[in-house]
Amino acid sequence: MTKARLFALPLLAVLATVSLSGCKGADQPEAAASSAPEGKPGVTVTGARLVLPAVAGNPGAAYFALDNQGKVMVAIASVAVTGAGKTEIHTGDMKPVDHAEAEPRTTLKFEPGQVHVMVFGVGADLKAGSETELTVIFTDGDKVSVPAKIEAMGAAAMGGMSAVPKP
Ligand SMILES: [Cu+2]
Repeated sequence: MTKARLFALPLLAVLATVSLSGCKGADQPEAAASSAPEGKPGVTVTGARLVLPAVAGNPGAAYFALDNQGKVMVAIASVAVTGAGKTEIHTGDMKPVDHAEAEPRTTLKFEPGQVHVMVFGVGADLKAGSETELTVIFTDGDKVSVPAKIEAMGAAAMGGMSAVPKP
């Protein structure tokens, strides 16, 4: 028993080091680079934003609205964020899902507390107030890229500070 405990602690320390350095080394994946034709008929993506984690190394979240005015259902397979690592589509209760569907003539909204994109490996060069690119990749291989505003977590709470009137 005592021996096992002695070994358990250093192992945890090693694991922590590995995951920290993993984040640092996350370079921009070029998978979303546009070689295939961009866009999807009838589909528009608006209001894209990336909310940075409050603590560096934690996952961030991305939100947008996908309007499907096409005649067929579209399904999002994944979402790529330039400057970040992998992403997952989550339900409002943080369960990863395989894909997210938008029926014809509907708008699918990715929102806080609702379906959202969890963004892992957020790179240090993604700074609040600047922009990055968000690419929605559909199950049929089509993709749509849009600029995404980068926001600090709790930007709404801090909004009061920027509302200080200028003399
Ligand atoms: Cu989540």
